Amino acid sequence: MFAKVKEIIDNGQDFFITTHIDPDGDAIGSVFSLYWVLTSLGKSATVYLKDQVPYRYEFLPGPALIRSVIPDESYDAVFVLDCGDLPRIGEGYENLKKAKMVVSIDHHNTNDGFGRINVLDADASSTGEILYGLYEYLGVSLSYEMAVNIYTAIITDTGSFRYENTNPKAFLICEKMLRLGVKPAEVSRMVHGNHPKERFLLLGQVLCTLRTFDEDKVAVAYITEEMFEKTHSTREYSDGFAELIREVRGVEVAALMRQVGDRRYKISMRSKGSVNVADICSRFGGGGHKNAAGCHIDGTLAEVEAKLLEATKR
Ligand SMILES: [Mn+2]
Repeated sequence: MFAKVKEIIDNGQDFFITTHIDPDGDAIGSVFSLYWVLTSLGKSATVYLKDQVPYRYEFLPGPALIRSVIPDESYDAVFVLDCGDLPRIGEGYENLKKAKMVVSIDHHNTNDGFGRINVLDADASSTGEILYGLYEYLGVSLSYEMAVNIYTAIITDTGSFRYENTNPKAFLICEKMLRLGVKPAEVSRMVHGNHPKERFLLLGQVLCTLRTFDEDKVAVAYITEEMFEKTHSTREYSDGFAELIREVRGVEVAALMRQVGDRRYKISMRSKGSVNVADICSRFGGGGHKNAAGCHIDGTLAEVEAKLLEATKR
């Protein structure tokens, strides 16, 4: 697959790079690193993100211009990174179906193979890890800009090497990125130690809703639109709350239910060990990884919770 991607890059000039909505560190780091790699090869690269770069990742070096509207131009190839299906790019994704070549590079095991070329590796810790292999294959000499993006992609998707997807490659690549000048404490301070106060006020409200079921094996908490308003918070301030709830002793499955409409909730599920939350979420039309997945469920809070607990119990 790398050979095919190399051929596409060698024979093309104008490329388009994008990822999923609500981008995380792997999404942003992957997109930005590929941007630097393509430009270092003398190619032109247009970066499109439906959503703004979250505040945690604003320190990452990226293109001067990030498009938030899909330009009406044609590209030699469209790279879709860290994204399991086209609709996850966000509204307007239909325009990309017209592209003559779509290259999907991803590690979600629920990836539906939407690309013309699919570079998929569900065993990779992150899309950043797969891309590092590609850059090595392309023979690119990595700059600091590329390194800090790859490093951030890997540490955010592995929870700083704490999650089950952590593998020897993740460590090996990060060691190399350190030798290219990446400072772990600096990255960690920006990603994990630079939150607006409002995030903690919101967290306080959310933690008050925490309940456990099935002898503490299942933990559930919720966020309402009212909590966001009361604490002057936006959606990105709640990033990481589901992971936090998973830290409760004995918990195997954690679910955070975030209100996104009058009778609609976005569910973020996290698990420890063998429980596959991607399976649970796919019952509701969502997907993700074994230990981290998401979906939407319609209903009142009580109805949504009941559906979720029922599916989890099963
Ligand atoms: Mn990822």
